[in-house]
Amino acid sequence: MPPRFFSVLLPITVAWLTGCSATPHRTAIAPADLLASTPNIEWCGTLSLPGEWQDGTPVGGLSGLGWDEDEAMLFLISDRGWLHRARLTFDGSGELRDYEPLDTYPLRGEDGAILASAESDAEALSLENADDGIRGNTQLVIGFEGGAESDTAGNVESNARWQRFLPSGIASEPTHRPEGLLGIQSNGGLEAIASLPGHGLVGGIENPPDDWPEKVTRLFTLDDRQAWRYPLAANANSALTAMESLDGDLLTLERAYTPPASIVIRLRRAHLDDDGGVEISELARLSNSDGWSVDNFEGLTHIGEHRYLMVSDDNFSLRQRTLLSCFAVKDIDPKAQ
Ligand SMILES: [Ca+2]
Repeated sequence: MPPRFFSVLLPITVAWLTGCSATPHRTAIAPADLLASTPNIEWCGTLSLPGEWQDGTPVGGLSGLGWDEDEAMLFLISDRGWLHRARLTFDGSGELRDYEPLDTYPLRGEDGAILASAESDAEALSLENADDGIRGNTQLVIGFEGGAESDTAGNVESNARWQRFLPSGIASEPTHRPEGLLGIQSNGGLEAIASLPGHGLVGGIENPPDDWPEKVTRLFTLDDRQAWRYPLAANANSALTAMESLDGDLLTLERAYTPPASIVIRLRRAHLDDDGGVEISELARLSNSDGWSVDNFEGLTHIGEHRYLMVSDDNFSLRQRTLLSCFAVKDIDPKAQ
């Protein structure tokens, strides 16, 4: 090819490789010295996922993660009702190196119909039977935020609920609307679900329910047997966006996002007391004003030992990124301080 053509094509090729690539690329959420400054958290790699794959499948609005140990597969849900499945590659030292998309399904009801957009706001994911040594028996427990809607008489009803699905995205049972969802705010509902030994499935409400104190939100077993008062961080806008199990306690993810500039992400350990109280110890505070390149993290899953992945919801905005970050919790004391 003549040099003249090279000079025209090279910038285009470089732009495609760096900016518009439909493949994940490795990045970091902070410079090395900042990554090394979190005594309770050890970082093990971050990938930035593209806005869409080469076949046009969109990747965005991700709000929940689930790692299936038996299938060596990652499930991701979006707040538009899509279920993505992917393989991950880690290197010999446990660093997250690559993400391979497998397929994408729309979530469907028991009748096989794709969920209507008003019903497809999937925000929380937890897997069942994903680490029992048996393949083919995974169930997905999905929480839907479901904005509050008024009927013709002016009564406010919420579409918040949870439901089990097959790995193909088809519902395997009817929906559940537990009392733990009473009083939730519009766009502030069931945002987190985790399976906790001794308690079963525990749900978390993103923002304080009606008539609750300003900085306290509700955790509850999805079968309504027990509930707790979870103290949110004092940050303005701090909201509970994801939970996972951590040695008998909960690992919680809180996000304080004030668009367009301020994001503070907190990783916290929550010990649930029998009397309905919650003891919190903070594991890490990641603020973009301190140099962290964090985004709108909303999903969390346990990938073995004390290792986890978290994912950010880019809100389908060109200003935001879908980040998949690996970390390990080093504070493994049996009780929160
Ligand atoms: Ca299994």
